[in-house]
Amino acid sequence: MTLTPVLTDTWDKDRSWRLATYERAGGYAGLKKALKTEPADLVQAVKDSGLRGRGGAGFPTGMKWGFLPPPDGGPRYLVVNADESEPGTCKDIPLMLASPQHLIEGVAITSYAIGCDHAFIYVRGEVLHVYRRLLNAVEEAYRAGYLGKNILGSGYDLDVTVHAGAGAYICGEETALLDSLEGLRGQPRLKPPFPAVAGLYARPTVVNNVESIASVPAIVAKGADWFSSMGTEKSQGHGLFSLSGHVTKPGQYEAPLGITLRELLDLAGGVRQGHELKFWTPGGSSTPIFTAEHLDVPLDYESVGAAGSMLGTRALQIFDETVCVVRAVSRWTDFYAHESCGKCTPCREGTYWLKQVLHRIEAGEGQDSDLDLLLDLCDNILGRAFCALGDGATSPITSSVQLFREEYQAHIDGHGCPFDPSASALFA
Ligand code: L3W
Repeated sequence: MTLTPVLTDTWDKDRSWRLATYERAGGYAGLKKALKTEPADLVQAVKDSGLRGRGGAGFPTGMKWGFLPPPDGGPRYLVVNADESEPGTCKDIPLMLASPQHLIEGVAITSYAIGCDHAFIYVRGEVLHVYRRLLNAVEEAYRAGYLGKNILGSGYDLDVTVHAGAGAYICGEETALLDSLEGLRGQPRLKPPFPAVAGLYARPTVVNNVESIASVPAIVAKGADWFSSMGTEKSQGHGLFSLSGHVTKPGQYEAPLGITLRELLDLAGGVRQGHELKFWTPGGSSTPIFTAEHLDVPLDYESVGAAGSMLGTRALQIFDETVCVVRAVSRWTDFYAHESCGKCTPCREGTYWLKQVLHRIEAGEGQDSDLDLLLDLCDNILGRAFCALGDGATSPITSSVQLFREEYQAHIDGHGCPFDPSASALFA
């Protein structure tokens, strides 16, 4: 399978982030076409394209837009979820840095399609450089007449606000993001109502991931059939696959959904020389881990699901045989325990206890009953937490105990970690 550079088409160009670079590559053809199209036809085109949410859940994008209630004269909003922070997930930040106009054109088309005149881009607080790049890019788009009043003489008005969060993983959960945007502490809301019905300021709101919105201009410019001709029957189009860890050429690989890790590794120079694949994540740290046995699983929503994991954000973290799986899982669990927002007991208390048990196993103080204790804790979090954060915390633990139980047991029996942490060069 070959790469399909669309979002990444200008990343290697000089000053790729400038509007002029984007326009030279054909940028804003989608918006020009969209403004001459009926909004309902744009929603239908995105439905027909088969585009599914690229933030992890894979929910059909056009269907989500279609859930908005009929206009009632009041405001409706588009909110772009740019709060990327899942361990391993690293596609939206490079996209916004290298080619922010893809996103801004997508925001303009989507806003026009759903009848919104004020859109927000909620960007992670820690990435100030991305926030500044977006501010500059939005300003460039205003100056060129792609945003603001009477866009390209169409009579359509749109304002875009770039908002920096304060840096919390939970604010990537769409309703916590909306609370944060409203100035409240970011904690998830009960769903339903979904944001499409009652979102920002209790008004109908579409919340979409950066990559989803950035994919819209090419769909409009080239047609739904062009997009849906790539990928698999139910996972259509292309997407960014982020390879990190023990891989010769880490980075972003834009390819049709359904490509396999084996094919991606061929493009990326393989696992680092002299080493072999031990385990990997198909979609970030919240998805059950895979091993070399899964090298040929097509990376589409259905096939990854059938193999026992989730496509998630296509964050492919590659770990070779030098990595202690207990150590990797323990680091991820530290993250979830730290980022749990504290709203619900299973996640707040559960992630804390998962961390304690993993730390004691790592420190050589584990007990024979600890593996069952870990699984029992996971069982009491999964499906009982208020949002996906708790469920996500359990995925690497249950899957790694299943696949590498003997490695956990070796820590308990040997009273410590049998690995040399300096050999992996990943965990200092
Ligand atoms: C209207 C209905 N809207 C569903 C909408 C809903 C949302 C979207 C998906 O989790 C996953 C999670 C992480 N009427 C609707 C409706 N919607 N039914 O569809 O909703 P949902 O609940 O399936 O998923 P979610 O809560 O959005 C996201 C996984 O992604 N993940 C996490 C990545 C984290 C980041 C980050 O860095 N911030 O990307 C990775 O795999 O575990 O399963 O919009 O409103 N009837």
